[in-house]
Amino acid sequence: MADEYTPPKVWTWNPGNGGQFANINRPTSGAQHEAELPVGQHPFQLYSLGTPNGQKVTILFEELLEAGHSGAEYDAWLINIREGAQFGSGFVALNPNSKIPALLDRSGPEPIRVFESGAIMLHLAEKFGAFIPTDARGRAECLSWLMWQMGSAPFIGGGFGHFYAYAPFKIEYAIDRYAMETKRLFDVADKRLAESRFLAGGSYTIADIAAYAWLGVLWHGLAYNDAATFLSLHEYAHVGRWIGEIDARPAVQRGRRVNLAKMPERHSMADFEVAAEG
Ligand SMILES: N[C@@H](CCC(=O)N[C@@H](CS)C(=O)NCC(=O)O)C(=O)O
Repeated sequence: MADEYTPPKVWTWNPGNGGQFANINRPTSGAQHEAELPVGQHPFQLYSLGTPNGQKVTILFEELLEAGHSGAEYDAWLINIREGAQFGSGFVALNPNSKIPALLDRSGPEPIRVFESGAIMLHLAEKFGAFIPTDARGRAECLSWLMWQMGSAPFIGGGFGHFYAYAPFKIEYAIDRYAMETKRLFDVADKRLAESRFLAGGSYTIADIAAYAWLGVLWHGLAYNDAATFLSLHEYAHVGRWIGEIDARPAVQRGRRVNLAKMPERHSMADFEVAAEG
């Protein structure tokens, strides 16, 4: 058990207390250095990294291209968050929250910035009229599952992943709390996928892409020291069926490989993961 800690009346920042991310974690926002972002030829400029949040967007771009939306060509620029590239002035101008992914849509008369993976996915799905249902019920279901994923990812990444794999010492209470929540989220998806082929119904949507990026990487044992075993993820058979179907999509296979800091055969989130909130 960790030593007892009594919080002081007013919290103050101890820069040494950021664990393995001490060099980049700060209690403040904003640019920390001047750095312009590169700009390529294509209508979309994506500044990102191959973490689950980054893969959501590259999988969607690859799906759009695969579906024949040639206007979805993009330049993928790697933002190395371990080196603090998310605090460069150019990146912060696109995303004041300093987290990948960030998008600059240059397809129209004026460039449009978009940050937060869910907002980027919605922006692209609406722009191309793809991977989002058009009927009111289907669209509501799709947005509900997309927001469910966006709201729950921090409990998996910043909660379970952080305390199970990255915290400088193991705290049983924290690991129990977030393992329970992560398993509960898998169970939510499992029950939904028992009754429905995809999250929003019969068709594959941005909600599936978003949820797959996180549930898939855990399911395959690619995250957090093979947490698949620790969390007994094989129990969620309907999630496994759905992951298998999405794994087989060529665009998904391509999208998962974009912007990896390294390209090992079996990459691990530890290759590039930082204090991801989700
Ligand atoms: N809610 C955000 C979360 C993005 C996020 O947490 N990105 C992580 C990598 S997966 C990051 O850039 N972390 C850098 C940092 O915390 O400094 C989204 O979905 O876009």
